[in-house]
Amino acid sequence: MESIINNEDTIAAIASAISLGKGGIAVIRVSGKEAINSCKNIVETKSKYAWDSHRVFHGFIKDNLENKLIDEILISVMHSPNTFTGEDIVELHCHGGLIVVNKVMKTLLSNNVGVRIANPGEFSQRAFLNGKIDLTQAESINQLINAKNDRSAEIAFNGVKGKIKNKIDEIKNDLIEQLSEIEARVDFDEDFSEFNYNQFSNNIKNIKEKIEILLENTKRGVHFHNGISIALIGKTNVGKSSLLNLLSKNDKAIVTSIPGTTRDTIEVNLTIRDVPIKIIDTAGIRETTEYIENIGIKKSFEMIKKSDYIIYLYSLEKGFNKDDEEIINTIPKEKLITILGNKKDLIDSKKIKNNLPNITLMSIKNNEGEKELIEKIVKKCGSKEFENIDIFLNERQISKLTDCLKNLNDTDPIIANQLPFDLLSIELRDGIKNLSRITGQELTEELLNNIFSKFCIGK
Ligand SMILES: Nc1nc2c(ncn2[C@@H]2O[C@H](COP(=O)(O)OP(=O)(O)O)[C@@H](O)[C@H]2O)c(=O)[nH]1
Ligand SMILES: [Mg+2]
Repeated sequence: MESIINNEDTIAAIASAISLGKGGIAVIRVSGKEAINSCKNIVETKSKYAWDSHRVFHGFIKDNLENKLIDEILISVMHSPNTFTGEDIVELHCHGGLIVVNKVMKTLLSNNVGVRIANPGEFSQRAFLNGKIDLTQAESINQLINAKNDRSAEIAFNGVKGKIKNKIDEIKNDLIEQLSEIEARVDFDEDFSEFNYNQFSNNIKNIKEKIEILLENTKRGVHFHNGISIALIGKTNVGKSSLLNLLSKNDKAIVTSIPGTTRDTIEVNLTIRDVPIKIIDTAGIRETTEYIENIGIKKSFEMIKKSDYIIYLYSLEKGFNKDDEEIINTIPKEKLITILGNKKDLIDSKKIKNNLPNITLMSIKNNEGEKELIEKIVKKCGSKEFENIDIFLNERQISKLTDCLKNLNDTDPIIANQLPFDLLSIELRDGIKNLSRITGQELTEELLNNIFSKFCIGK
């Protein structure tokens, strides 16, 4: 594909995730014509493998201005074209931590003319422009990096491997086959037997079905990205924040015996038995004149409306009373996973009046009853819903696929009224064009910049 964006420059960026003072190793990635030369300038090495392609060798980074070594590193060199970007790539594996990495980066940039810091997504953009990956694979890389749960990462990786591209290409080939039939008739109609509108209509219907299934799966797949939301609702001090911490195996929320501790909503993304779930801890509901707490309580009621499901907690020690009943009445029945009676450890088990429907008894503090609760969550959220979903389209891809579906719907009246083939040809051509926009064979510079600017730097 002819490049529509200038990629003459050699670019560099920190490609590893940086965590202040924590990462043992950081990777600086350099890509472009001058990648190897520019690194040769600042690397001292005695390795016999130095600068061979697809080998790792040992060396030091040298600051030429101050004439001193600043880090000990491993270097990997990859010669074009068998690299991620398709260009020459050098990766400098230096020590982690902001100070060292930035120093190496600065040395690289200041010692060499022509190496500049990469823009967000620029490596992926080059990989795309050099035909290493298509647009859907590039977008899936970004999705993979930003995945919030295991399942979402798995599905994003399918996109990286080319599953979206293959599916779109398959639909496109179906359409091209139909178009060829039509185009041949536009030019040499006399040579063909009578056109079978019925057969053609059926073929288009089958293609439409493929698209509709893909769009339907994607709608369900949105949950993968965001997780099915479950709000923890109840009065103050019943154990909502403790439950969030128990489920996420993390002390994310502050737990104290002081009522009104949680004032804002706190969200945690997790995967429970393959189901991506977002647990939302809320402010306990009670009468209060405290200004900030009241804002939190208002948010709790909004969460009842906004979240997919709800677990309602109360304290067995305090008992289930009228206030609980009033709050529960605001929850749509189909949203309620369970009423959770907590603090079982504080009362005599014989005294538990188990007359509420759909109740789960727990001692969150002693980690009792978690298994039963998880069964109920999984049963309600249903892993079944997520079977057979192996790819996830983003908004841009959905919009183009919907445009293609519109083109195909527009063939209905043409077929019904047996109008001239040219009109069918126009719709099919547009449909194919819309599919090509998904994979990136049809694109503008603006679209390209827009897509890759959403990436992080170094990718
Ligand atoms: N005895 C007992 N105490 C609990 C249990 N769960 C939570 N607590 C305590 O109840 C208090 C309030 O808990 P918290 O999770 O902050 O409740 P929230 O206000 O609903 O978020 C804290 O002191 C917890 O340690 C439990 O199962 N048994
Ligand atoms: Mg709380």
